[in-house]
Amino acid sequence: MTNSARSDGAAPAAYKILVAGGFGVGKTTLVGSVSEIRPLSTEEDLSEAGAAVDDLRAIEAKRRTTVAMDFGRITLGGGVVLYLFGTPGQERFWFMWEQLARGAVGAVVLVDTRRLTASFASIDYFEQRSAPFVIAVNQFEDAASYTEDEIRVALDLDPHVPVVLCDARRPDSARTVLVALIDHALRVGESV
Ligand SMILES: Nc1nc2c(ncn2[C@@H]2O[C@H](COP(=O)(O)OP(=O)(O)O)[C@@H](O)[C@H]2O)c(=O)[nH]1
Ligand SMILES: [Mg+2]
Repeated sequence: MTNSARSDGAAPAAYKILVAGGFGVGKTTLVGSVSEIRPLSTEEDLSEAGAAVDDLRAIEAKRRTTVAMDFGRITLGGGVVLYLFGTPGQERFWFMWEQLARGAVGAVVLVDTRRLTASFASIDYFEQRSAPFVIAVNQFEDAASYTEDEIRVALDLDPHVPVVLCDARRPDSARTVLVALIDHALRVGESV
């Protein structure tokens, strides 16, 4: 509950945001596309051990995986600064989540409609903590397109949770997602 936002008007506000979602949904891509600093990312080649448990079916092209976290920064209008922390997508790294989540105003949960279940655990995590989050549907070219309502039903979302379609590779698109989260988080008035 140590929200880093400042509302004294004298200094720009800074918000910590988590970028979550299953393995291969586009977290590292989103942080990299919007970040104005070279994103820090700790990646390593998929190990033999990891390959056995990671779901590689729809993501054969993905050869590297983030084992620690992605970190980036973006300045919005009015001097609002967002610090982005990508969560490790695999269950075996979840012990890091509590540390990462501390002080965050909310989360972007990325989903890939070809593998919705990959993001279920992330959604559960923020729902259980009553933490603000938005769903960002990362639109991969070969995925079928679904309406917002279909996605809501499939993910069993509460009606107030925003759903935004995006292309994580495009900075303007990723930025729109972040603005949607900040708007939502400020409306809800809760923090992780
Ligand atoms: N076509 C397409 N590919 C994407 C998009 N976002 C990410 N990718 C690719 O999907 C793979 C997984 O993305 P990555 O950001 O590493 O996923 P992470 O495991 O959630 O960090 C990478 O090969 C990306 O280049 C997208 O919006 N469209
Ligand atoms: Mg990653």
